[in-house]
Amino acid sequence: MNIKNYINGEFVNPIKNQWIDNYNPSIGEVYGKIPNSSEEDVEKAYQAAKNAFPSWSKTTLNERSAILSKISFLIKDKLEFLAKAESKDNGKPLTLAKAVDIPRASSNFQFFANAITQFASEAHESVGLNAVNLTLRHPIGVVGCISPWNLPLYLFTWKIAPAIAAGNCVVAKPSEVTPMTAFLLGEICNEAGLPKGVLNIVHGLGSTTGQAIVSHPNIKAISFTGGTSTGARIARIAAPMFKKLSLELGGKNPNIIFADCDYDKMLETTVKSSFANQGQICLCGSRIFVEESIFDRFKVDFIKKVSNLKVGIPVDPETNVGALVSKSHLEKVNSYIAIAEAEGGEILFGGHEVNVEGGENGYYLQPTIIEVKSNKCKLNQEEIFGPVVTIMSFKNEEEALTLANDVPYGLSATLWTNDLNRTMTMTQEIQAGIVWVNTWLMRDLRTPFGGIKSSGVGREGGFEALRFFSEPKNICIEYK
Ligand code: TXE
Repeated sequence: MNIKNYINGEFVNPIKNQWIDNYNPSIGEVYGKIPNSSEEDVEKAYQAAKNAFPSWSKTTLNERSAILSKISFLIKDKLEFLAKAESKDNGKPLTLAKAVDIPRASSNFQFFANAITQFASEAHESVGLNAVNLTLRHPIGVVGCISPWNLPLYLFTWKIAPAIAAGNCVVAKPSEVTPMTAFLLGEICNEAGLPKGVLNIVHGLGSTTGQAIVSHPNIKAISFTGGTSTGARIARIAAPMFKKLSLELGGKNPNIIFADCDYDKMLETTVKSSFANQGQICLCGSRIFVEESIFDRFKVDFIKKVSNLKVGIPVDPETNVGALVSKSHLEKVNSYIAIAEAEGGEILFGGHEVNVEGGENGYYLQPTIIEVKSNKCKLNQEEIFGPVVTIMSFKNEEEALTLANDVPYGLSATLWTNDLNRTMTMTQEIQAGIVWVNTWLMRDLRTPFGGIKSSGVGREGGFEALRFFSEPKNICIEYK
């Protein structure tokens, strides 16, 4: 099936007629083509967005909210269909796409449908000076949204919903590796009555289509989620044009386990935080640090639990670990397993590709646990972004903190303890944008989402996202 660009409410071929293969990673086969859009396609999308802006930016909040709610409803209504498409395109278990990806895409629209009706401007009265200041928040104009392949519709809509809720028009590009659900979203937007040109979706490679969006002089803000080196490249292009940038990049998140934790809950959750979505979530706890006194017990129990995970084809309801997203990504993850041995790491479980029945040419890898001796090793310093975790023991809080913070990244962290004082001191010292205590991936969409250090700049979620997608203007009025 050939995917098309969605520009001005219509589905169109790329102007230069250049196409890229789209793979089904669970069987390792091409099942369609997607446009490799050029600068001309991006320009066409920009023009459609620009023309739609004057009218869209003046729609009442109630009208905008109603359209976003309708999109949310339609996504929920087509859950089964969208989940199948997502799972086929990405390799993730169908059960996961049904339980997480598609419901969250729907929630993203519903959340911002509600949030925009509660988003208030500020007023500051300059007491004694007979003046009042109003801060108005106007939409920026045409904005760019670029998203990755790991949670395709989930992260695509996480950017688009606040952008259009705030009154902007959008030129968006999903990952070329997982374009399908973004393509299907176009039809849903038409059905929901989103005016033509408010959302335009151009497909293609990062180095061509993505680059054209980032370099476009009149696309004034870019919201990007993806790899850290891509983020740095985008920042280099966007900075001299003074674009607003939100960059959600990689993570190398610590999962810190103290002996006083609720052990069973920790174990159950740690299996998920290590291997959910084949470990391809920027929030996965890929570095596990365990207090010395329970280290041996943890190793035995963790290996046992992980060995029960079923690696299988995504449509099988029993599958826990599906296919990795692409052959090149599988090769990247494999290369780290090879490095582990060279660095003196000990593979406690996994480490091999799996030949899965019904998916013989698919990209399957065992969930892999590697014991490392030092946090300085490559496995602990670089983002692998696959079903590979490392484990190490620590002696005390101080050592745990040092290990947790000694990485270039600072996205999220998980802490397992029942000690209140330790919770309070450690959560304040851990260098991360998000710290979970005795849980993982619990998300309240009102909270700020994002990282520090090489994990990016800016925050998404809640009013932070609406602030990003709007430009504040101060109006100072003096009166007699
Ligand atoms: O991401 P890219 P890739 C990490 C993970 C992974 C690595 C590389 O470690 O192994 O990044 O993955 C678009 N201008 N994460 O190569 O390239 C691209 O088309 C504009 C973490 O797939 O960063 C896609 O739409 N756009 C991450 C998006 O950027 C460009 C999730 C992300 O792709 C571009 C994914 C350019 N020059 C990978 N180059 C997370 N934080 O969740 C690429 N793109």
